[in-house]
Amino acid sequence: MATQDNSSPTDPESINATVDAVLDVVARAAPDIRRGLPGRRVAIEGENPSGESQKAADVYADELLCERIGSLSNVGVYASEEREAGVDVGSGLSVCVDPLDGSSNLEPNAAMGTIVAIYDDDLPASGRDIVAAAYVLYGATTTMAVARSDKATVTEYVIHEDGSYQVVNGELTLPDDPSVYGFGGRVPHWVDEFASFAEAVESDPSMKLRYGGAMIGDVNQVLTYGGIFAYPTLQNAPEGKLRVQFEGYPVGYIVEKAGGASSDGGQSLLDVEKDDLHARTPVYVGNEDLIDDLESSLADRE
Ligand code: P6P
Repeated sequence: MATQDNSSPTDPESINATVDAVLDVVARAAPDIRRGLPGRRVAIEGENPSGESQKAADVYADELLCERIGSLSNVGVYASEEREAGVDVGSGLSVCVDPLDGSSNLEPNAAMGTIVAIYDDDLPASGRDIVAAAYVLYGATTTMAVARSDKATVTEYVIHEDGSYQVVNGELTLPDDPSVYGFGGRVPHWVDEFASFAEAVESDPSMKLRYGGAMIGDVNQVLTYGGIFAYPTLQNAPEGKLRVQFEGYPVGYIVEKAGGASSDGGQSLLDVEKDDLHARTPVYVGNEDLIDDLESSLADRE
């Protein structure tokens, strides 16, 4: 599966120092990305490798992060949802970025995010090679959630306009009692077993619909209130929509580290194996009981 030889120092100290550096760059870049959004709401010619139209803001965020992350030592490859192949920037860890997740929310001024996954292997990496994952949420405030191999819990930061940031929650944990759900894809395209699962969730009086069209905003709802987010397998797209390396692995890692569970419908997202950098997977993340129920429902398909 390796695409190029960027063997990295695998000693934990070197990995953790590089993770620190990458996360610091991402946090300090967030206000610059946010300030660059108003003038870049327009669609531009061309598509990203997943065949989706690009906004000027996607390209702006991608170029800014590639330049800043790529200049760090012990980073070997910068890869992005906006680029066909990884960029060789030296030797060391592989960094995968979704520069502006949910950029279609820019025009309606709704939530968007930046997703980062750091792997101690060549790309496309395995989910078990992930050493850190983070997402920045551009909401009413700018926050960042971080899960990393040298820490047992998820840390949430608030990021200020000057790029400084501080811990607001050192142990972001999924609440035990779920109360929100968000399911993507068009309902007529849901497979019957998922539709039945969704109906059961929707009929639960303790559950409320929270779906905003940007995964990071929806996953942050789940991490805040407990529940489930799904971009499911679809009749017309069995692999769903979300990308393994850039969305599935990092979000699965964060939610599992926060005490929840992740699934592609039958296994942890971290065990999904794909040999294409832009491969997709169905994504289900949230409270363990809900994910268990989801997997039982989909097991009826087999
Ligand atoms: P739909 C944004 O484009 C994204 O990749 C995810 O952030 C989000 O969950 C999903 O697609 C939304 O897809 O089909 O609801 O527009």
